[in-house]
Amino acid sequence: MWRRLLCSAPAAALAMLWLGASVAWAGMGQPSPGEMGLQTPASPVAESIHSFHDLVNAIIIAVTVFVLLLMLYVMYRFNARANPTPSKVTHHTLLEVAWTVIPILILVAIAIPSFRLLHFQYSYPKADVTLKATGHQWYWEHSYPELGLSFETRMLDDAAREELIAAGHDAPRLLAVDNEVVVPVNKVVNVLITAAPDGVIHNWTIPSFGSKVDAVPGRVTTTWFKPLYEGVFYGQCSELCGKDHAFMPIAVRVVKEEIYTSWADTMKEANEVAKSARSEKDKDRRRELLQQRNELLEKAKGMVRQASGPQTDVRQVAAATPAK
Ligand SMILES: [Cu+2]
Repeated sequence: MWRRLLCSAPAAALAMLWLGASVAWAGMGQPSPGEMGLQTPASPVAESIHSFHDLVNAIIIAVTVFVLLLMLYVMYRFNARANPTPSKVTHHTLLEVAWTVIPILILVAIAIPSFRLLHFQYSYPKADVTLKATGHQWYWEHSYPELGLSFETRMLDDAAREELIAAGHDAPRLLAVDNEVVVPVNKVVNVLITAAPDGVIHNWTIPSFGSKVDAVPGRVTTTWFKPLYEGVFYGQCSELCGKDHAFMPIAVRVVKEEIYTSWADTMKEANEVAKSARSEKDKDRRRELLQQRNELLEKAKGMVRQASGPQTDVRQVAAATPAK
């Protein structure tokens, strides 16, 4: 923590000087206008990524400033007018050792936290929830293997977004989806990621969770996150996958555990109804069952949206206290 403060303070001060105070800092869960820097972290891995980013940034600034000052000094002190008879020295052992050893030390100082972060990202603590994400051209399919749940996630068009916004919900353009992933707050979520066997490579990304993993056909890759805040966290496919690459967002809604449980129960109920609708011979009865399933799905969505409340500004969530 102290290191983060120490490193980010000068960097932030410099950035403010250069760009003026009008620039907004990044929001949590989605980008904000005039954003600078990474999206606010909402998971332990994302927080570590930010600390590491700040450390490397501070080193870069220090090296750049040092080289700049050195060049200015040389230009001033050793130009033809100030120094008419140049020195004939071609070797300086101590100097050569120093400019070899110091960069090595800098690289080691970067390598140690870098490997520590890499190890943390691949540590996979015991999962409380397992989620499977499958990339298709061009939408995501999300399933909860433990719950026997599966649904498709597609981007909302403008009309559907408008409807949600009118109802007091947040629905950012190119990010809002019809079926959000729902997870409990402060629980470890393991994500198994793959792509349709006849498809192409996609990438499952949620910047605020520090999760960004390729979805490769025929392979399972993994990431994990532990959301520290409630709210909605958006991401997009981050591997060029074809014409609708820009239109396959991901939305993860983080809610309290009891709300997650009732959401899962309602979704399971909807699944059961859908199953019986499939085996139903009578047309009218089948229509009735499908209607019932749709109502249950809407109920599940309403339940989690209600729990999160209207979320017009994600920075309000960022200001909220982290969950225990
Ligand atoms: Cu994609």
